[in-house]
Amino acid sequence: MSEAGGGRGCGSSVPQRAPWSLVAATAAFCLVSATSVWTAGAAPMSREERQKLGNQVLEMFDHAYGNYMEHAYPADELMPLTCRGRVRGQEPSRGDVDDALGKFSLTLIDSLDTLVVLNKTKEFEDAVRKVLRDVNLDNDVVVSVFETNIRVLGGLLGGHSLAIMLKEKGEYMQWYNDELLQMAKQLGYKLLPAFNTTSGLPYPRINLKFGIRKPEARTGTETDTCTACAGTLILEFAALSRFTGATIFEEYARKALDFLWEKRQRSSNLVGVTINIHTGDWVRKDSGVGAGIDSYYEYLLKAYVLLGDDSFLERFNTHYDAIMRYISQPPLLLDVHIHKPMLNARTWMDALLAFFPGLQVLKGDIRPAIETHEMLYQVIKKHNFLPEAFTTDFRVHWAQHPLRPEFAESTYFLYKATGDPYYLEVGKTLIENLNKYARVPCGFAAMKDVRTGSHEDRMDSFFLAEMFKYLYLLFADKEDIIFDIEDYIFTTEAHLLPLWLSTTNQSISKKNTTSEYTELDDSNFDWTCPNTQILFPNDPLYAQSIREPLKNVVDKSCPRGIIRVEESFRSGAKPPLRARDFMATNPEHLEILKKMGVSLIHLKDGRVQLVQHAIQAASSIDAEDGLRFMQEMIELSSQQQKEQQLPPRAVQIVSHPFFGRVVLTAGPAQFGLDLSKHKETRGFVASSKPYNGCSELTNPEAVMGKIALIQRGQCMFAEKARNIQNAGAIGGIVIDDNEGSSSDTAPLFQMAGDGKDTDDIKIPMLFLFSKEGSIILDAIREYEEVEVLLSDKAKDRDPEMENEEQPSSENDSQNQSAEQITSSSQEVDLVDQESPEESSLNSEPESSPADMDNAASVSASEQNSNPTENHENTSLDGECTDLDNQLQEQSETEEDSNPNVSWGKKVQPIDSILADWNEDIEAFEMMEKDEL
Ligand code: DMJ
Repeated sequence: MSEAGGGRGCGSSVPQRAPWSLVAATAAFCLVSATSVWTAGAAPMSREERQKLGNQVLEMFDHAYGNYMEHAYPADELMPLTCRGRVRGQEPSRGDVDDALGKFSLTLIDSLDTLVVLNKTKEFEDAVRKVLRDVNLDNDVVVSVFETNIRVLGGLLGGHSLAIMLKEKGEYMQWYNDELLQMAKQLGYKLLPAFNTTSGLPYPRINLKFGIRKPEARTGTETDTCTACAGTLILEFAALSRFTGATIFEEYARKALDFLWEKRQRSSNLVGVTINIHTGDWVRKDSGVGAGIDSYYEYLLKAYVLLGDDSFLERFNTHYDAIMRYISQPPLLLDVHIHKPMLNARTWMDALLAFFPGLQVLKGDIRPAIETHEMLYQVIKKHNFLPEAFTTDFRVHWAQHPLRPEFAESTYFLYKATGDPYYLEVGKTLIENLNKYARVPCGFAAMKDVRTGSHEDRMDSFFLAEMFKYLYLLFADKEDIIFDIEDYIFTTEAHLLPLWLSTTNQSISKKNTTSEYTELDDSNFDWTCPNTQILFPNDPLYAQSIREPLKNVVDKSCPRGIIRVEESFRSGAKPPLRARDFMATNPEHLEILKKMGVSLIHLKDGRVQLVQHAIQAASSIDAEDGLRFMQEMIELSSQQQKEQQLPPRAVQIVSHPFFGRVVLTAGPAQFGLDLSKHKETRGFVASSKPYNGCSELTNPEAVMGKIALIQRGQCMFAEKARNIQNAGAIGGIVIDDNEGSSSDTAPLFQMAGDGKDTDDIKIPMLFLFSKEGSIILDAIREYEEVEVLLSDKAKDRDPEMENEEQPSSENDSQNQSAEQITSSSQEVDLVDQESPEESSLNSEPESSPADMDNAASVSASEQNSNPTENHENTSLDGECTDLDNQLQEQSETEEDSNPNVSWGKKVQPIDSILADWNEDIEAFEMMEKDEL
């Protein structure tokens, strides 16, 4: 290791106070070498196999990068389904996610240092030349300050860091004269106007050409930003200052961090998700380690590592303590309210939190890292990828997956920390799933729905910046990389910054460092260096022993609430009634409802309605419990209503050269063959004449035995279905006539019948928006014979698909296409299993959450008043039930002996409770609207 860490390097022994700098980059200081001999647990992986997997990663990178360069460059990103560049303004807007695109060849810049890590030095040299020649940073386009910082500024700085490293080695980049750094500096100055607020927190968006607030800028009126957006600048900005000597960048980033620290909720030491950049008020007061906050915490710890400034470690440790106290509910990480941190703010987790185990490795807290990582891995094994959000009982909440790298990142760090070959096997699974489900002929496509395997036409730049880096490093030995990775720290976008920056231009930042901590007791902070000698004392099975008790945590998930209930019991409080446990037939539950001021009204239509009148509660504490219960009921209700909506269907192109790699999201029909029940239908496609299918077809010979393509419009869906069925079609795909529509931007719907009996329609019918439909139409133009599979879930691609011979004649193809493949549903998926009829809640809440301070109400079906009964019956095992009963009994005893226990909260006056309720309601409403 070089002297990168300046004066703060850890020695090989465990010091009392932590010089951290060298620990940071890959946490390598504290880690067992990945090549260490393994004697038990997961079987060791041979060097040959690791090399094979490393080569596979290289090939995958080539496929992604090569297709981007060939079909998309100089556009920002590749659209892998339509095989072209995504140019902002030329595609329908996707909202905030487009703010990463600044017409600056984003994917190329984000890929720069990946090329060097993957030993593609020649390609790196070419890529740098292209950036210098082609990239314009002065476009009239509004971009996200956060995304531009982590991806573009970080990409340029990572590229510069490795360019100077290569130049010093004497072979490559000999011509390089800090040009990337000059571009980074130019971009840094372009971002600075965003910091022109009284708080010092940056505006979330800036116009690259016109800055902020000028009429041409079209930005600058925003009032809120996310915590991560304002708190994830210090690494790039400090590196820019230290590389160039221009102190202003580091000063601005420090000021924003200082402000966020000041605004932390003082009793919980947590931060909210969004903050007003002018007043500093928290706008969203929920707090977790995922979306909206994640990299704020990451940058505090890493800023300490890179800059050697104690105050950052002190802040990190203070927050970390709060996270472990409130948010960490092993193996889960659950959002809570900053001002009521014992109150969960959600019943689901988002995929971004998967980076957290990696950060815990860097901190040296390996046990919870292993636990959370294991839980996430089991979710992945169930759905092939981590869904964008999943519930505490591991059902899909948001089904998309944009090929996020966070889980691979944590896998890499855990392998470095433990040397456990189990993590190599995890990496192998990630590689297999990417190739099996996300790989398409023109790159890798994001998953639109992990349940159906359908794709979205996007390949985000972070996939190249991060995923391939972490996967490659996971399998690489030291000698496989041309430089010492331990001399660098990874930014949140996995860009590499050299640790020697910690001693360069150091004085420029010190003058602004706030030091309110000198009086603090050191014992509050963890100053010790993590060291594997201590973490795994002669126990190579350490990691396995932590994973073992969790091995069935996902498949045999207990209803959520138990962990929290258990916790509150341990702290001497009475566990509240949870919405999901409620049964209208249980007299004890009815009694609790009464105490909480909740009454049960039997509606004429057979449903029951719950109404809360806080004033009728036995005490303010009971009223508060009642409110929480109603909120949970509402959340549960809306979650279940979502689940009642029919999940999308899949149209998979299975013929050459797609071989099942392209999966399109399709809408189902309320008539015809139900693909979710028994069958999938496979056949070649043919356009019907007339194309709208509104009258008897004039080309029955062309559609006979095939899947007919029909355009939407001019008559009822059912009429189209009858016409193609009469012509002998075995299925139909209706393509939207609204040009440019896409399931990326429009909600899917079911095609309705015509109000008459539709039992005569026997063939399956699916709906595709125009963009998805044109992928099939383009394929027909190019390959003539296009075969598709209509199903509720994409079929696994197997080598057979690729080996299938292409049809040699029209007749052959017709024979083949006429075949219907029958298969029974294979995957056991809790969400998929639940048919609408099985779900019990069946209507919207009868009054809006905003009315709830007077009377909150929610309706439930009387036939099954426990809203999740069916689900829980399928997921509960005996052990869970026992624990539940045990807790119930224990809590009753507890209540007898201590009737005043009340969640450890002081009795509040009623108006303060009402104010708090309103805050809670607002927070819940926000969360409902929340999108990653
Ligand atoms: C990346 O751009 C960065 O890792 C960021 O911090 C959040 N996540 C995305 C990828 O998921």
